[in-house]
Amino acid sequence: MEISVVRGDICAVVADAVVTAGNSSLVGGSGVNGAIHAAAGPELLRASRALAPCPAGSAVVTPAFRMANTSWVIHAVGPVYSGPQDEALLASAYTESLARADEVGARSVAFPAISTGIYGYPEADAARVSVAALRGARTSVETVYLVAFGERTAVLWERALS
Ligand code: AR6
Repeated sequence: MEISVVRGDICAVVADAVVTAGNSSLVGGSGVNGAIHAAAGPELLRASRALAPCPAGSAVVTPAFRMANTSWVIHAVGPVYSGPQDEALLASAYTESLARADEVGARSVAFPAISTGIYGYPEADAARVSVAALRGARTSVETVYLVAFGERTAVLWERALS
């Protein structure tokens, strides 16, 4: 699997699937989830809500509806950070997303930095955990884009990859 860091808005990335950092009720929200729901249109909320609840560490997949650059939205739920013991749940959010990508035949997947916004996961730890989880996964996904919304996220991911 090839993993690269991309800077900017995940809605602009061309990939078979994009991952959103959701909540267990799978209702829209702010942050990257708000941006993806705005781009995909109201059908996304109806489709995702029907698959709730989705506990932390798991992921579900829906069509991407009105998004032009992707076919699928994978709704991953990371942990609300409470301490280093949340590492397994964060890793699982990444590997479960790859499992959903495999189910729909997506070969390229764009990820945001799950849990590092509103959910408060320390960014450097999250970068390390996400890269280790992706590298350790058994998957048919060939290309992963780590989409960094800020420069600090990009630098931390590049460091974790090197
Ligand atoms: N493209 C890529 N990354 C983005 C974008 C974007 N358009 N917008 C924000 N980010 P967050 P969480 C980055 O808070 O911590 C929502 O309300 C952001 O800078 O979106 O998992 C959900 O509904 C940060 O690095 O997700 C949940 O309730 C990263 O995406 C809750 O927030 C994740 O920040 C999930 O919180």
